Amino acid sequence: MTQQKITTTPFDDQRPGTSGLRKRVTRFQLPNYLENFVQSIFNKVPALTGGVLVIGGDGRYYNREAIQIILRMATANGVARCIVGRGGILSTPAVSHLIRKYKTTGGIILSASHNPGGPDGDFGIKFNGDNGGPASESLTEAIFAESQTIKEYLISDAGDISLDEEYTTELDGMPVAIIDSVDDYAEFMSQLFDFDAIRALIAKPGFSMAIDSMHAVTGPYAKQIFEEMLGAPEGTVMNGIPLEDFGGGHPDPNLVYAAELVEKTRGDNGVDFAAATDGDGDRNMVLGKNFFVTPSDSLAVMVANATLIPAYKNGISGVARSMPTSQAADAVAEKLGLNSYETPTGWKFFGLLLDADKITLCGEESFGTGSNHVREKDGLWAVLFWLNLLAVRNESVEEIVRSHWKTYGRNYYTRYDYEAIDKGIADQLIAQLTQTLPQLVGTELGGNRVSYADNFSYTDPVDGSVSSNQGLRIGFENGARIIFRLSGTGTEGATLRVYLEKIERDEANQQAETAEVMKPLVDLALELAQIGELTGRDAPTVIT
Ligand code: G16
Repeated sequence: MTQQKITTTPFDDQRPGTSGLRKRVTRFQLPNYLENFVQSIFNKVPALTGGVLVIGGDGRYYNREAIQIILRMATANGVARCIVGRGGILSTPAVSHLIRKYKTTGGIILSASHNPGGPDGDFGIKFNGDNGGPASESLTEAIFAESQTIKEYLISDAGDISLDEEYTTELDGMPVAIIDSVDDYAEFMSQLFDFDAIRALIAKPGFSMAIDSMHAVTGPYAKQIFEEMLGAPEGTVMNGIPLEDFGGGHPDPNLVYAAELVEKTRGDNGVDFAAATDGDGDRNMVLGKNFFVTPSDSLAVMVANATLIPAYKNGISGVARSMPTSQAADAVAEKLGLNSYETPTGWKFFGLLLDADKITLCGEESFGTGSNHVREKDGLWAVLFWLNLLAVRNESVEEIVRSHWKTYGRNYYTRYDYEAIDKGIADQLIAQLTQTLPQLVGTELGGNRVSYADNFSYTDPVDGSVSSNQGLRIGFENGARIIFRLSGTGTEGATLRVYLEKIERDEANQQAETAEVMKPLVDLALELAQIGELTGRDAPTVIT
């Protein structure tokens, strides 16, 4: 077996988005497409030569083929050793944990997260560095620049190796360890949370719960943790077998795509606790009986209650949220005297803050919460956090959230997504709106005075790097906000996201339905951005 030097030419669309490079499977299957991007990673991360690399993915279609290609390229590029999850399966937070636990040089994660899979679905790839977190923006830009001038890549002509047994083998002289995908992660979780208390909660007569793995990566993790280690009845984990096409579903844990789970929480016989996770296991949705916890509220509740959880019992340093995430966590940080930061969308922006211990917890409106235990958001960690909280406080999900609102105010929140709109039109909409922003400041809109209207720019407090053009913000004196930005994870046309927030501090007014409360703000947003006129859409694709 020998190392081959293959001549190639660049593809112009390999700039990573919010979270790595995501494209249709058919694009990744083009000759040299995956190889060019992987070689660009090796060229820009020289420490991988002689280093150790973790490789795993969410099990979607093309995962196995991609892993074999990456292994052949790793050995040809002089990687000293690879660690791969059995069957090619590793959740995104599990990769982050393995990088940190085994002090590897980094990891390659194969996932398009919550995007649909299958031969006509999406695929994705991203590189995480030795802190376990997604590559910084400067590194992803360097990898992209490399992909634009690439002329050759290195690959071994060795054959495929089996990924389905736990063993150590060699590929052209490079040791490859195929490890259990779940054990390290499950053991780690048992160190962070009070498993005895959670076990007692689950065993309580009358307590019921459901966990939806959406036929994605967390199935084996959830079964081992909830059913085997914590004693939940068999069947608690729904859709627990990872499938290459996620059973034809959209592995996105929200009220629309996890409707089967939501149904289980409804009515007098609804379960007391329910949660879903996404394609690669980093997102989560938490529900109580007849009750939905918004991701922004989930983060705020975690910050307020962190010291009740063993891992955070000595206190936390601070919290960060992405700009479009509601300000609910800020209110808690202020009251408790904690650091609080507003970052651009994308988990990569939390990394330096976590490394510098400026924050302990972080989260996003896009169904992501996490902490300094890894450098990715972590779906099952969030589920365990909530179960631990229920066990300690001995209250229902709804009681915990309502008492939180009473203390800190309720941040009503909704997001409108317009998917697959024409890219030119989306750019025009953002450009027009950007021009009108300066004139809005100080004016009254819908009965509220605009206190700021800008294009969000972030200066990282740790390394001073600046990230601009991160979304348009309109903030009102009463704390309400309207935010517009284009998604960086879609694979077709452009996705316009409109995020809306309104704060209600008076407990007497905290019972109203979100849609009703948000209607005036929604109407204002539609009018300001001329969404109907420009896109021709009379309704969003999804409301979360
Ligand atoms: C990724 C990022 C998140 C981001 C989300 C949505 O999540 O890791 O930080 O909030 O995309 O990004 P956008 O609004 O640009 O589509 P995931 O779960 O898709 O990896």
